[in-house]
Amino acid sequence: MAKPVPRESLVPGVDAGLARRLLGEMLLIRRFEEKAAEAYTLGKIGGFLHLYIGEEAVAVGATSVLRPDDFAISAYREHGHCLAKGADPRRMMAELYGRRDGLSKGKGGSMHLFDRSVNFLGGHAIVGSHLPVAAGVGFAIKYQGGDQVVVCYFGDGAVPQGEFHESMNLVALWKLPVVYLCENNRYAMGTSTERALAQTEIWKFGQTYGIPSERVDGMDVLAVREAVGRAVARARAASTPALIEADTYRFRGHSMRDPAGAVYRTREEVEREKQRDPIVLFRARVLAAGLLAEDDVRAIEKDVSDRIDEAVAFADASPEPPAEWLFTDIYTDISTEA
Ligand SMILES: Cc1ncc(C[n+]2csc(CCOP(=O)(O)OP(=O)(O)O)c2C)c(N)n1
Ligand SMILES: [Mg+2]
Repeated sequence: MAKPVPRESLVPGVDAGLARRLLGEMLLIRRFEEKAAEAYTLGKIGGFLHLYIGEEAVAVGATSVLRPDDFAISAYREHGHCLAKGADPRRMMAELYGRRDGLSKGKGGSMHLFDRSVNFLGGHAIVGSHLPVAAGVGFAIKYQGGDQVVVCYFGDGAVPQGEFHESMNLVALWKLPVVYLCENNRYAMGTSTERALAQTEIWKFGQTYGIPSERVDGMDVLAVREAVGRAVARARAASTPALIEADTYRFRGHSMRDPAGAVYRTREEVEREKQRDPIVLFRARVLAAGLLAEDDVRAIEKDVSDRIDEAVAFADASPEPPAEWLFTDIYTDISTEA
């Protein structure tokens, strides 16, 4: 008979408090987005909405090794990164609704969340555009003699862009404390990585630039935590950059205009990937390890659901931004021009 697996080996180095936090944050992101999708269908959210459902372990695992004064920056599928960094779900939902209490005063919407109070630097809609910005933040940290780290999330779709390679070159050359974290969900809109990339093992690009690089199971929150933990420790101690490729999958389509992503993916593929649901897997692990009981999980679910209800009520109650705000927070104050 096979020897039983020791319970603690299911969740090495994790105590009940951390298990609660990781599970709670992943659930918060999942429920936030389920509600956002509902609100979009009801016409309460306009414009674009890209859901992160299925990819939660990446943001939560990575953020769990950051300090509050570390920075995170992301593309347009950023609700999860922003929530994990500690932004207020009420102000985030209000931003999605385009209301004045939103994080960006209702002027940015889903793709332009930004919260300086938790060092979350966006929300960038142009694919690849924030990679050099992350290098710049890394440069500023080093120039000012700080020991913070920047985590830059981006998709596989940014990899064939020049900005990716320019950024890799600069952070390597100047030794900047930037952890580039590629969320490889295998598609850029409807284009698979096989159709877009000559080298589909994205982590290998880091080797070209002499950057420590690795690939990690992006559906395993603890594996992400470990890999990013190693990279963050090196970046903090020696200003060493890193490239991590997280193997993940979006359960929904590219955006609400492509709700299921059914044109370019088979149903079998999507169903198979859903078996790797990071929340289901982590919940099963912590229960099997005896770290949390069913009652604890129910309490976490209830707390998350209350916070999401509050976020929706807050967004519903927040007024529309006044029309004059069209002329503020822009480079030139055109209201004063002759
Ligand atoms: C420079 C630029 N080109 C094209 C687009 C249109 N576009 C929006 S999202 C997207 C796909 C990006 O895919 P990926 O980076 O893999 O991120 P994912 O959506 O999978 O999270 C494209 C091509 C854009 N926003 N910016
Ligand atoms: Mg992608």
